[in-house]
Amino acid sequence: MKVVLLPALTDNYMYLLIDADSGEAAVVDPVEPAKVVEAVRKHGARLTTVLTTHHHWDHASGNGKLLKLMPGLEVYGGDDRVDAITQKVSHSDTIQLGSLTIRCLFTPCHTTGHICYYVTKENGAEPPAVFTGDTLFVAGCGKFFEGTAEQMCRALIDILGSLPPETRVFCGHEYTVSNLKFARHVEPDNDVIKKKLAWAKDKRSNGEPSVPSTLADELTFNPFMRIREKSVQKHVHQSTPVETMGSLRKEKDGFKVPKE
Ligand code: GBP
Ligand code: ZN
Repeated sequence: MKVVLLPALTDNYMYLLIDADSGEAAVVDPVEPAKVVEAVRKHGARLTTVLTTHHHWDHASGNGKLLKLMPGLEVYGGDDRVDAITQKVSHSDTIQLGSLTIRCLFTPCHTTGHICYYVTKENGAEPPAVFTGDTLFVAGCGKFFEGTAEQMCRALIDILGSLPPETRVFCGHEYTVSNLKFARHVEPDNDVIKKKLAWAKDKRSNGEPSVPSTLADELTFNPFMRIREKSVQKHVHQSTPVETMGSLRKEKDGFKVPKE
């Protein structure tokens, strides 16, 4: 499988997912359709599928325009509010894209209809990928606009956390540097966070993306995936994962990111 990162708006990512065997392709959150059409042409792919993570305008508002440019596309999503949706999906539904299997993971919290898309190659011949929208970011997670700490625990720990550790994480926004500054505030003694922050600053200053990471890596520096760690629980004065998740989210919502 080939994943082409397409930066959009100020800090969003769209992704073109291409099955190398068949040339069939899907696009994740095509908010800037013209850029998608150009990338499809450049890579000689055959676009058949739109995967929408959630209904927010900075992810879904390009669906209708793209459908006009490329009629016949199937538009998947988990929420009736998704622009131009043609197929509503539920947890564990699968979509076939040539030799790739896409499994829908229902992860409500940021919005009530949020879906992550987990992609595997037949026979496990390549490491899997997961498109996490605004549920999981590199070193962070989405705001709880329409959900609870319990739901984000289910999403990050029970659902995404049980995928293979080598799974590559492709998220909806480039927030890595600011997320890692919050992570460092939570765990000042965690050297992995400091190293990842230096790496991410360097990448960004060269105009390069900090995406993808892997689930194994997230478990080492993402405070929202580390809510079972004593160090993280201690920082927010909590003793359970759910309470720790709720307190961390509240603290980050009011966190002033240092300039440096
Ligand atoms: C930053 O730039 O680093 N902290 C952000 C500020 C996702 S976009 C912007 C922000 O709040 N981003 C949202 C988020 O979940 N951030 C996680 C975090 O700050 O830790 N959005 O554009 C947001 O979902 C939106 C669109 C929101 C429509 C509501 C509606 Br309705
Ligand atoms: Zn959003």
